[in-house]
Amino acid sequence: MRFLPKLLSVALATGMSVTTLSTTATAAPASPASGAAAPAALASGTTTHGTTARAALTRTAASVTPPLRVTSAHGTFSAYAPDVQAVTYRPDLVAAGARARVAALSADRVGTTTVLVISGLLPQHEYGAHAHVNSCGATGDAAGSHFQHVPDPVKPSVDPAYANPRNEIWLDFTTDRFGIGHATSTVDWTFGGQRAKSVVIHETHTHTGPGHAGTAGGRLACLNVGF
Ligand SMILES: [Cu+2]
Repeated sequence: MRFLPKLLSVALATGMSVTTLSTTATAAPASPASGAAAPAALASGTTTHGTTARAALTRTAASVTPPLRVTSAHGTFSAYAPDVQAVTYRPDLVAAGARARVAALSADRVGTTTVLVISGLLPQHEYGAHAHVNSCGATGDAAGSHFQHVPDPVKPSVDPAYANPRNEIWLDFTTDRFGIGHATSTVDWTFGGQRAKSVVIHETHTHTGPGHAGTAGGRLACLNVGF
């Protein structure tokens, strides 16, 4: 089971959208929780009350507690139109009507955890996914390159020293027999002045070798995410 901080599942359970939590919230990573709970909470619109989450978040507050930033986005994939949140470029692989949710929790000096939950895809199929620098556009290329914490001076970046899941946000997944997929990324940095703006779904899992690190085939679909 993949690592998922308890703080994130608690925050997601409140159903909060773009929110910056109070400065009393702890930044200490909680003990790893079962990854099974969060996707269920994401999908079901749980009724957990916000004050419960806030109490949990402040329970272990230490003397230095940087604020938590929680971001979430969701969309139903469709053909491109100027104000569409989720675009499919390959309806044969990401059907119109498929849905995706992304949530990210970050705290200075702790890092950023991002969760992707997606449904309506091909069953038992491998997809790649990453955070990209630009918003979604009329073509897959519009989303630009992968967001990199430490930018590779060489473009396009295919050097594993830069194109790796510690310097980028990778959200590869394999769907289950119902066409549902989920992925979690945890990195030890937070966004500064520049932020990622989308998550792009790709044709294959992400390659890691020199010369093609970070590549994952064609761009199938894109969800705008206000990281
Ligand atoms: Cu990508």
